[in-house]
Amino acid sequence: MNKEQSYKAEDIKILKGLEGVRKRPAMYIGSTSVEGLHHLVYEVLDNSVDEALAGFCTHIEVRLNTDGSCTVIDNGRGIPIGIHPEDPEGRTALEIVLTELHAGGKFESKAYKVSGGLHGVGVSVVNALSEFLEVEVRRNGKIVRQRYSRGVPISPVEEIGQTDKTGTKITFKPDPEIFETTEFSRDILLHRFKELSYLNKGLTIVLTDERDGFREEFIAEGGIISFVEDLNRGKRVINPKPIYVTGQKDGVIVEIAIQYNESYSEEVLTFVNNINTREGGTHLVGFKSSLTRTINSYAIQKGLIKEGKESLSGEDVREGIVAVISVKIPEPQFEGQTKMKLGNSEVKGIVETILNEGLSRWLEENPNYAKRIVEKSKEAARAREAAKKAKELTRRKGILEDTTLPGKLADCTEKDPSQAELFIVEGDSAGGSAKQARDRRYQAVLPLRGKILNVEKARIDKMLTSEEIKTLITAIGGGIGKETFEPEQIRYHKVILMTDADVDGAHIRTLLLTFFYRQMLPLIERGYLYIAQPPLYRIKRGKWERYIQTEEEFYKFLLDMTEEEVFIEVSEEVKKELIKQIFDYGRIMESIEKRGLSPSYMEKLLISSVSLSPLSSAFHRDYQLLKGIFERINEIFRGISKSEEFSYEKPGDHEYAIKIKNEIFKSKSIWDIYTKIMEVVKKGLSIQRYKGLGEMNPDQLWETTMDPERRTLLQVSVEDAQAANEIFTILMGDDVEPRKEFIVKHALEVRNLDI
Ligand code: 0RA
Repeated sequence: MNKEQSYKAEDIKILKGLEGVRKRPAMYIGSTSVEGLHHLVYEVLDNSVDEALAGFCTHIEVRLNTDGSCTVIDNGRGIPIGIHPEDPEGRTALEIVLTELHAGGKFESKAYKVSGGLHGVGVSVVNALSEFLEVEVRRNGKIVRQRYSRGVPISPVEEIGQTDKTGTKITFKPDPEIFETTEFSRDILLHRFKELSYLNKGLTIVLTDERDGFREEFIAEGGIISFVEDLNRGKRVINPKPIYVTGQKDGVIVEIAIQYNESYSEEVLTFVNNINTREGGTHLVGFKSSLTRTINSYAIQKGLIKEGKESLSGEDVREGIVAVISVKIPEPQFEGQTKMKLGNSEVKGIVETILNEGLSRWLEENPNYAKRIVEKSKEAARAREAAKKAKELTRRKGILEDTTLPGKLADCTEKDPSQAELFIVEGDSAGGSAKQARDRRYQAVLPLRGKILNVEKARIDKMLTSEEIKTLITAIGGGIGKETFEPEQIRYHKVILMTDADVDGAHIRTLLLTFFYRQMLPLIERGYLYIAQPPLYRIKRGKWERYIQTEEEFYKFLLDMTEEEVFIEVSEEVKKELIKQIFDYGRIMESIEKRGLSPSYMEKLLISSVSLSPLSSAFHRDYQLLKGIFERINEIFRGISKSEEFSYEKPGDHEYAIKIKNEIFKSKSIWDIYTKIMEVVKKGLSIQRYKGLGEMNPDQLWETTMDPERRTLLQVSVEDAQAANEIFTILMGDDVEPRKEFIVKHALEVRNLDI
């Protein structure tokens, strides 16, 4: 690392305070359970490991202290202790690094940072979530120290001695106000420390547990070679010395170790900047394709297999493999639901190039082991071929026996109804995605052309003539009818309705629920009918991502965000109430705007208290609601401007003022204030609203809606279905009066469904 790259105090960008971290800790460290607790240790440790990656640190010690605190000591460069020249308060870089969120500064992306990786939020987050934290830095010949409580400095940066060493020592005690548990688990930590020592050849990591005197030291002189040997411990290996390939291209460092054993399993661990990429990614793709290609071309070239029909598949060449892939990238992109999948597309080619080269050379230099690996792959190929033939036979038999299952249905392989699921999906495009997304072993998909059902506003008997409803009946397998339905014959014990989150989707859902209620009641009674909960919104901020399922939840989310961003000198309760009122006001205004009335016009009427005559009766209720809110908001603001503590310039008459993200905004219109709040709060967020299931790709659909591990399903009760039946009757029935009433009563709900 040269001079320019080295960190200067003024490089630190001061961003934001840490109140937000304490309010929403999960957003920064994942959770406040055990996992989040240990995350604090990793967060500090990652910074020390970054120093090791940059070549400045060789030794890290972690101590679990008897008072419940944890100490991390490293011999890196030490956090810079100079005064930050642009800081108005003249604070040191040290204090800023410990108290400002994302004070990473310009040294970001200059090295292969772990701390910029997975959660990578910085030591300031650890500070904010600690009852106390003490940092001690050795740098520039000095030892300095500072103490904090819940992120706030409680002592100056003091010089407490002199030294010729460098390094950082951080002691922190997780805040019991934040964490569900504050007791560190040694085993969880040991696992990660061991992994880290393998991934950083020659780095020593020591854990001492002062609670019982335990001590363990990790150092892997062989790096990932030792890692692979360790994973193979106790197994019969083919190549006694792991294949080791390393190289660097376009700033990406690649290290791969491979050792085959005699088993039939496959264990490939992948890491990016020391983070375990459990979901794989481009590095793994590059690895697999290179392994398959290189072994095949070697085998062909040596006459071990014939080109073409004898070629070995990826699975064949990976039978019995144990491998560790470790790449270091300046700016990793993490994808996938758990952010454990590498996205950088350039990495695939880089890994391929490096492995092609290194592996070919190894095969040439180790012909005996190479031959055994090829032989093992050939056996795997033969076994695969035999299994496929057997499967085809049984499948053909199945087709002859059961000709009734319809073409549109993508059935699952599972035949045990208690294990099988059927997704009824609105629309062919979403149906296609669902087919791709599903786990075909136990998930069947039946797309229904919602439009047709909906346009027909079908009567139940008419529904029965629809091809797709016939398909549905055949798929479920128990027939239909009050007397005739046979619940024992049901082929899936989870029948899941998956419709769009809009009016059409709601219609189709009502229709289907009614159908099930009238024709397959026992299916509901047994609890086999479910409604999927696809997300309505996806919100992203940097690496953080969240799916939201309802308008209500989205509204609540924005409200929470606003509470964080708005500063106003009133008690926390009054502020909460004020924001809530402004939100309600804004939402009603948005709703009238959608129905063709301008919010500014409505606001004029409210301000001048003009009677309702200029308004049509359609807006009567809105006016009433708004009036109440309007008066309450004015009352609160009057209270604020009377207050002594009102520190920024007082607003003029009939003017509202609010401070959002350090910016004061004044206006005579609450609607203006509301839109400004929305603008500021949404800034920096990427908000995607899914209009339909079709807008999600198969991966997203799987992650959010279909994966049993992550989805939420609503089980339909008989009462639910009954209600749907009533709605159905009203909507489709011949009686005009109840239909009108219903539409008026539910108009707002329907509006909210389809924004
Ligand atoms: C900011 C800048 C530099 C290093 C660090 C922070 C740093 C943080 C921690 C946390 C634990 N141990 C740490 N070691 C270093 C770069 C310093 C330079 O360029 O000299």
